[in-house]
Amino acid sequence: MAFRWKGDLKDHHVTDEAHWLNRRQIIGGAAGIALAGLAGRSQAAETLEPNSWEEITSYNNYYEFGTGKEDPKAYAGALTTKPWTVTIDGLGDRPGDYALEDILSKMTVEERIYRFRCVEAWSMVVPWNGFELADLLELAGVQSGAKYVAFETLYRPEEMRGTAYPVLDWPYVEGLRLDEAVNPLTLLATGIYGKDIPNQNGAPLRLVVPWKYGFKSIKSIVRVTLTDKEPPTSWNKSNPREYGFYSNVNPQVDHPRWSQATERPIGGGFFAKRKPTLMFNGYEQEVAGLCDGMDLSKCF
Ligand SMILES: Nc1nc2c(c(=O)[nH]1)N[C@H]1C(S)=C(S)[C@@H](COP(=O)(O)O)O[C@H]1N2
Ligand SMILES: [Mo]
Repeated sequence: MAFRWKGDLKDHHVTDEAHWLNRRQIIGGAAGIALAGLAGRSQAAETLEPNSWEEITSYNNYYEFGTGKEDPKAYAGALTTKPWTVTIDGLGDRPGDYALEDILSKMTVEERIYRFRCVEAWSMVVPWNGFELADLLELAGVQSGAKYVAFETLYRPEEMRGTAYPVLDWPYVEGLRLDEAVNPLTLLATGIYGKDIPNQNGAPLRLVVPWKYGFKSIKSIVRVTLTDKEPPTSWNKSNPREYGFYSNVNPQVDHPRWSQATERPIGGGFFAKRKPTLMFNGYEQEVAGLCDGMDLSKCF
């Protein structure tokens, strides 16, 4: 598994944005050396320019709080995130209701700077804090029959004004194949820029799958289920022609209503130049094996 650059992109001691930004040159430099060492095999190790805290937390998709990009910031404050319980069930050795703080006490939170590409063709770079989903699944004890992992978002209508509208079938659900779930890139995020993750970004625990379109990165997770069947996913249920289960970022497979060849980086202003979208969002080396033997037109 080509994942040798991971250590260059994490930092445990980051406390605030300014401090972090000062460190970015250093981290970027280390990543640059790692890239040279890999003889350019990975686009993931290039120096990434992260979006600002303001950009990351003001332009969101979280339909439980409304479909406008500003709605989550305006309305997600109503969400109670303490206490938080994650139910782990299905084909695992240690099913149960886990208090989030008990989970966190067993996890190593690191920093990961990832590209984030929405299927709507906008993109950001986000410095997440989180732990690998693989570590949570180890806690759960994956049984041999498990082939997929299903996720469910909290459904609490009294705090989620957007759920009064049937835009999606609530609760929001997502899923990954088990090998995708245990890929070292797959993160459960608890923070951004070293601060607690804001409600609008999916507090207190959200998935981040950087090589897939943003809708796979399900927010405010309350249930993780190990299963032997491909789980239903919200956008696929809502429009199966437009949104697949895999949803890997692929500039060569257009959305039926728009091109996926390029993307609009958030923060560059309305007239900012679009940039080319990278295969698997730039993480091809890390994840391409996950599509081996699959028709790439299906693995999307
Ligand atoms: N529960 C839930 N999770 C969700 C969504 C949502 O509406 N509800 N939107 C998805 C989409 S379409 C995107 S692009 C990302 C946006 O994450 P961000 O707001 O942190 O950028 O969250 C994803 N996770
Ligand atoms: Mo999205």
